Amino acid sequence: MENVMELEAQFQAKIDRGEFIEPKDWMPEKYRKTLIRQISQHAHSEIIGMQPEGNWITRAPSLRRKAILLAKIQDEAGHGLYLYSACETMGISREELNHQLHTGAAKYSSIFNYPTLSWADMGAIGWLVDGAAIVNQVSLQRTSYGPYARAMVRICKEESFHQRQGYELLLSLCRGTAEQKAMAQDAMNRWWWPSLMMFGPHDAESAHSAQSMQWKIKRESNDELRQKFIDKTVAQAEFLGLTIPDPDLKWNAERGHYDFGQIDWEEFNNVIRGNGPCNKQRLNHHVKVHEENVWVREAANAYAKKNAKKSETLVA
Ligand code: FAQ
Repeated sequence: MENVMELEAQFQAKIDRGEFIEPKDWMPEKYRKTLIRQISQHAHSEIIGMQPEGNWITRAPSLRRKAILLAKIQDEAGHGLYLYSACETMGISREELNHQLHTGAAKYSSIFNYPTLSWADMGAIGWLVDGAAIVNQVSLQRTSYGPYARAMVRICKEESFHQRQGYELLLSLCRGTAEQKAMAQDAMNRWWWPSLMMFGPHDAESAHSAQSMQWKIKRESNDELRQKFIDKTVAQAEFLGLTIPDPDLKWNAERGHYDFGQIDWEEFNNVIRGNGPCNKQRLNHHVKVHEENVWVREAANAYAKKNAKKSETLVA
């Protein structure tokens, strides 16, 4: 018992010195579980997040837009794979992670349970959803678990491209016809509040924050990151000529931040409990594709086994 307390004290001291925890280091079981929960939720979000955009590949208005959208969605798949790999270093299999997603034991970001109704939604997702993801992920580059922090460095670079492509798409629509501008405003109206919900509940309501901050899994709180996102996004909306759908949004010189209106937490809780507009559709699609593509996993495994045998013979 004493030994565990000593190990825990050494573990916390290492974190307090700002050193990374690596896969083979001793760690409390709760730290491991918290990271599996957060990294897997993050990985599932990247993969489920391909669906709302994938919906628009065939309807992109030009070859240029189609190529950009395809590249972006492929990047999201790559992010999911880095994150699943980081998660597997904690001793959990990919199979178990998928099982947790399919049975509802693991969540994914609330934002991907909203429908993509128009082409402008591709711009709003890039600008607002990737924009919110970056604010959160820049902070996670300094998270205490080494493999997660290193995955974030590359992911942030790619998300930055995603955010710019979304902004450029919306800028084209805002400089186009009145109808195109209205389409951009409609997308802004639908995606603004769900983007703010991506940062999670208020700090006072956040079940995991206190422990995750102590372990430096989280370096900034849900509310701090949400405020950062709002503060940097308002001027970008003004440049586009779009109105943020919040009558209470205004600069507070005393705080040096924007004040903003109430988030609809009932809607948020409803979505994370599985009752958002697209939860069932997103999960059913993932289960269906996972089952249909069992032959791909079998073929990849057979190929890997064959190659391993070949290199064994070569070594012998
Ligand atoms: N959606 O105590 P907290 C992307 C849950 S970016 C669903 O505050 P925590 C890129 C939370 O899990 C999106 N559930 O939790 C992309 C917990 O439930 P649990 C993904 C949420 O972990 C762009 C409960 O509420 N990014 O995919 C949400 O300390 C475009 C209590 O909450 C990440 O995952 C939510 N929004 O803080 C891809 C970033 N918020 O698990 C494609 C990494 C909270 O006990 C296209 N994650 N919950 O059942 C994090 O930074 C944290 O996990 C937070 C939540 C900040 C999301």
